[in-house]
Amino acid sequence: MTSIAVQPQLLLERILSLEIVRVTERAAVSAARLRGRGNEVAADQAAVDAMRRELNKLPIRGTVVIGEGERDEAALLFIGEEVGLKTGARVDIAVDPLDGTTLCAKSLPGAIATMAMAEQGTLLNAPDVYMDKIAIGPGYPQGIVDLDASPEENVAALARAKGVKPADITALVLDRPRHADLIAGLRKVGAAVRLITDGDTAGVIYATDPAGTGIDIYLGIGGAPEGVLAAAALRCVGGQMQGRLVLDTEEKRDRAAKMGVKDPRKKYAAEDMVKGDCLFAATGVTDSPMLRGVKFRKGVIETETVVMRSATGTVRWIRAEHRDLGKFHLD
Ligand code: VTB
Repeated sequence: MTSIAVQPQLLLERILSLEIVRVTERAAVSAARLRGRGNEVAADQAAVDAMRRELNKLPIRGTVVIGEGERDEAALLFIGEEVGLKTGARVDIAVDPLDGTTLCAKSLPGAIATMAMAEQGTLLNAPDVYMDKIAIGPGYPQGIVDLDASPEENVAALARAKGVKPADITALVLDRPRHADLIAGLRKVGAAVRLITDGDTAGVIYATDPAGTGIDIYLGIGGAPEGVLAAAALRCVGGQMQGRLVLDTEEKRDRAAKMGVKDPRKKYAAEDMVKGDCLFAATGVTDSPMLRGVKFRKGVIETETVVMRSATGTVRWIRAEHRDLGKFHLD
């Protein structure tokens, strides 16, 4: 018998790291067909359908813990939905089949299809609410930035740790009116602020590679689902992240409580949102600094995907040329 120098339980994880690439590739291609059509709902639906179809081919007993919405509001990939062939490893799944629906509908840079997978019970079951987030890359002392510190304090601490002036720090923030004070604070201390219109999963990932992206820190309020997905990526490449659910109404606090959130003010570290090993994948829908968007050529579809594995910290960039186009179910 041939021996495989990989423990059986890790073998599955190794295989799944390619399988999840197929999942995000399919979602990205389906969404990309609807780039620039001004129809966010249709683009999102196409990505959801494709992702679900592909997820259901995997040899897993998967439970969607981050999905398209709660059971009563999303027909497919709702939180709690079971996916996969119902054999094999029990896993938690977090999906955002199209992060940046508006970007896709307007054919603007930065739309991605993304998912994460982890052992059952290890991903935060976050309700579909906002999350206040802060993230920096690896190599800094633990705790130098904090959600409860002011933007000025965070930038000053980060600059000190990096050995630069606050003016040399660039922060990434979602361009929203709710961030007016945050942006003012960042500019007051001298930091440069790069504003994005959507896509804060990628935004957090950018902050993990300042040398490559020019982004030192991500701050602000975005979606909680995107926060958990970003935490999965950060667990793979290193860095620090904190997130706190924005539960500003009784209804949201109730909803969160039903999903197991005991302390509504809890500050989650990346390790609290993703408690064990995980896999993370993202495929570009439109071009972005991180990933090329889908290209439709005659008889060939090209995709670019990044897939990460926390157990080893391996990050793979997979540029694929697809020639069997039937698998995409495009017409
Ligand atoms: C962010 C962003 C998403 O939602 O999470 C944002 O990353 C937060 O919600 O791409 P608002 O748009 O209400 O600010 C998206 O823009 C869309 O899901």
